[in-house]
Amino acid sequence: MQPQDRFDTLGRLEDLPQDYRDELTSKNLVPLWPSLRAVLPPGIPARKTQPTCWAYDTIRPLLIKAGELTPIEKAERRVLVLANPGHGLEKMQASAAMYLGMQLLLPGERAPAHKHTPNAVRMVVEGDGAWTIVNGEKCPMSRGDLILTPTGLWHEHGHDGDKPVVWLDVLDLPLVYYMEASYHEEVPNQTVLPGQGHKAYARGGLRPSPMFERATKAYPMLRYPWAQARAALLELADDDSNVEAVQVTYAQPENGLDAENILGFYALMLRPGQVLTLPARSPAQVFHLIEGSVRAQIVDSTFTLAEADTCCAPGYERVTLSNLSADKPSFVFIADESPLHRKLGVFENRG
Ligand code: 1HN
Repeated sequence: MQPQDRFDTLGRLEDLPQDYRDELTSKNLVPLWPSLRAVLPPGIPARKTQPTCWAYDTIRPLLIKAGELTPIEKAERRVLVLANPGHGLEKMQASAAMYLGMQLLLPGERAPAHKHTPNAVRMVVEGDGAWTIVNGEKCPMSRGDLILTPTGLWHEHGHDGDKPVVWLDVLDLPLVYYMEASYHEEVPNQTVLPGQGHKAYARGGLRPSPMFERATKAYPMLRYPWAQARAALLELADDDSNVEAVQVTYAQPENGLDAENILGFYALMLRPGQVLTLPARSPAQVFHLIEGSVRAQIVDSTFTLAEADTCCAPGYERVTLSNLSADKPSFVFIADESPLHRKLGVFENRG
């Protein structure tokens, strides 16, 4: 068959006699051709993920109100989900594979221990004195810290400070749920064990080697202190003024691979006044402003991000980030679906 012989318009469902359609339905059968173009559109995938921005100024009072309305015992995790309207709010998705939520823990509260199949991370947004225990490792939570709770690891949260603590949860829940692989188990509260990955792996390029063996933990580092990531970005920028994207990847320190299996996590520094266009790559992305002031241009939307604001971008689109400060760097936390796309073999960079 020659390319010009390709069929332009395919038959519709309505073209088929009703009794034939009814018979197919009764036998659990569906004709492919009326839906073929919808599931396999030409050139670029259909994406439900809409550019969406959630301002922290909007979320915070509603989260504090949730603290008054719902005691922690009635919530287990007191979270307002950042839901992308393109997916339908009830789906609780930011993108195809990413879930985002803002979680509030009040002084003295505890969120009981559990483990589950979806992978999670927390990016601390506000407050001091909270902690998360992950498989026995007590991780203090300070603003900008990234804390991993990967699949199957026990975790619980507590708060010894005197002001509310808020963090951003990023999970691959939509994907794991879609795969019919999402479940949790309650476990007893944990005993804190000695040893903290963020201390053992505090210097890049130096790994602990007890008796010259390699550590065998799948997730040897669970807390990535913001002070270290920020310092690394400033040194990277200072080291070579030609580096356009001053960015670090949160990595598993024993093998250098992505910190978690499904979602990727990065910190980006925009130099004062810098305008950076990120290439159109297949994975969807989430941007959360840790420090500074940034404009994000995503398809037809322009968002001005203040500190603690969060926005998302569909895959296959360029994103332009502009640092609105002429004399200070801005720092952005990014989460994306790259590890998943690479493992599935669908990763693309269209430039
Ligand atoms: C979860 O376990 C936490 O442990 C937060 O803090 C948000 C959203 C969906 C499923 C599990 C947490 C979550 C979650």
